[in-house]
Amino acid sequence: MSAHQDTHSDAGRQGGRKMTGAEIFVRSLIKEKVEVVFGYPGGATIGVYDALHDISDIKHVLTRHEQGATHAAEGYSKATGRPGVVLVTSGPGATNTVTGIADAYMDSIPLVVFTGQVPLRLIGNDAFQEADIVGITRPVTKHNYLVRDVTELARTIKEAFYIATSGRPGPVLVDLPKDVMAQKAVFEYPERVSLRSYTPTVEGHGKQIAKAAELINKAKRPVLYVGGGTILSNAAAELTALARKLNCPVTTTLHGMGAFPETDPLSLGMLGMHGTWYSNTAVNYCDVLIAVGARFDDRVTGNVEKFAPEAAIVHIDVDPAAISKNVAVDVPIVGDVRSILPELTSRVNRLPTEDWLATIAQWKREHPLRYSAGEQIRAQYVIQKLGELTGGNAVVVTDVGQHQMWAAQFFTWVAPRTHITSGGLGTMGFSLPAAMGAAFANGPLPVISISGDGGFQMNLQEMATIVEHKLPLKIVIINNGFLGMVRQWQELFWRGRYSQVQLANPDFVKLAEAFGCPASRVTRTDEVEDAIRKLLAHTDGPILLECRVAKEDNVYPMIPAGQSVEEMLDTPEPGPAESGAGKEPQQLIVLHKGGTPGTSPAKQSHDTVPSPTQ
Ligand SMILES: Cc1ncc(C[n+]2csc(CCOP(=O)(O)OP(=O)(O)O)c2C)c(N)n1
Ligand SMILES: [Mg+2]
Repeated sequence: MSAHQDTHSDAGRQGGRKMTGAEIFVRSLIKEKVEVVFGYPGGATIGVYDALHDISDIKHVLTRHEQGATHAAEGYSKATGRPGVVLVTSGPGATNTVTGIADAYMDSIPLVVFTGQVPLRLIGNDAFQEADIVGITRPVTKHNYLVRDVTELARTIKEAFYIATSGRPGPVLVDLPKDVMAQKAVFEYPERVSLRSYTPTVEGHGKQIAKAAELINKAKRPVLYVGGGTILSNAAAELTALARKLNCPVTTTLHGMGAFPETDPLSLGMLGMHGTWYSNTAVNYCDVLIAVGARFDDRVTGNVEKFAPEAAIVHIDVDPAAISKNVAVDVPIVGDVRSILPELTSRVNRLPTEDWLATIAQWKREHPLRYSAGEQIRAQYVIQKLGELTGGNAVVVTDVGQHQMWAAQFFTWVAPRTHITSGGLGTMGFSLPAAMGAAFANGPLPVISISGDGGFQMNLQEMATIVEHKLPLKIVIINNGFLGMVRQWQELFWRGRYSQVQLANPDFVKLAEAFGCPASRVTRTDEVEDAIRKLLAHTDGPILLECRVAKEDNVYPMIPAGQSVEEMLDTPEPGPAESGAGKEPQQLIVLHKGGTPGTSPAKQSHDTVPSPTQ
């Protein structure tokens, strides 16, 4: 009988039959309704893998590297809202997960990572494939455990899932010594968890909500600053209701994209280092800043002394440690965003923001997101076309670098959980495995992985996993021949001395084909649209498109690190000043995602206006 077949019987009904730690592990995952585990076996977990062998309810995905497994679990979690689960062996298997765990920690992604460990009596002996993974991951996990006795196993797993998914979510690691997994005990899965030292706040304090409402009701130039916590708490609809009731402009962080539809005239797009000119300017002049599930990251604030200098700040966050951590706030509300927003919305009035919105509309007209396009492909154009041709209805998973920022800027984000990226840690190599994990979620939307030529090469082994499972992934490589983001910094701030940023790349098309994935390449702007249409139409397994883009293009606007809106570099005028544009005839393309505030909601429009240099 498979372990699953008698999951419904609890310990009592089984008459106290004892089972091994490995079986208890499998039963516990079934109790947690885990559907997919990303992992890689080895000596220390061979017994656990044996117990998994007959289980049909849990799909185990054999990735080609443990880093791939952790990023896949992150992608799966971000796409579904469920915890991602990883199972790896001891020593190198465990250490290979560290980057993914740290990534999940920085971006508050609920993961439960199970690592094999050498038998208890060998711990500390430099045994074969021993690594102190509990020690190594202590600073990058929300909590971690070494299971010392099989009788503690089920309770530990229950706690691990609870801690990973409650409060501010994050990764939890459970280290499983080989002998403990072979010991026997009666399986009893606890119904509830009670941890004296861990009781996350859900409901916001009524008095704080009232204070926040009072402050907001006096605002003339409010801005909603919306972070990833809004999406993690599934509060996009509640946030949108608040913004529309207030008639308040909304800017989102990299992880907040999709919490508010960018087709709405109230949308300001992204703020921060590569945010829109008008979002950063609006934050600079706002009188009340309402931060929702955001953490005032340095890529958002720049110089904290000069961030939102005129604003009283309301901060809603589930994590009390995030309050006034980087920027002092006036009214904190600790609790779950989704539970707080409706109450706040019921207490606020529609604000007299017409003048403020008219000013912002003017800024939008004067400083739009823009680039010029000629024969040479601009990455911005590829992204914009992906947005247009999908109508924003896709899960887009980006890597780290220039293409990541262009994706944030030029794709039109309309729905939560459609934008997946590595924000806090900024992990190159994230996109391909994370997109793979998102594809295993089997959602209704197509999944598109966008990588740079550098990042793609950091986890490209997962092409084998993707092909094996015939995942209908659309893989786009933005190939600029450079570690583009580092090159941009060297160009702008290090006198153009390019040090170790030029890439000698493989033939990406042949490489994909070697894995069994159809692939093609575009080198001219007029080839892009057709190629994307083909990419989107291909649903029978994965497909890859390499886009050879302008090599020395830069991401604008840009607030240099640690500086303020006063030092913001807007997009240069087209022509020789704009790197990447070359000398060929150019068209200036201006992106107005949601029309402009104060006008009736326009659908996404892309004006093409002749460039002054034509
Ligand atoms: C694992 C890792 N190593 C190094 C970096 C530093 N880094 C940030 S962006 C970048 C360049 C990325 O190049 P590519 O993937 O080609 O993307 P592009 O910027 O060209 O779009 C580098 C090296 C990083 N973020 N992650
Ligand atoms: Mg590159």
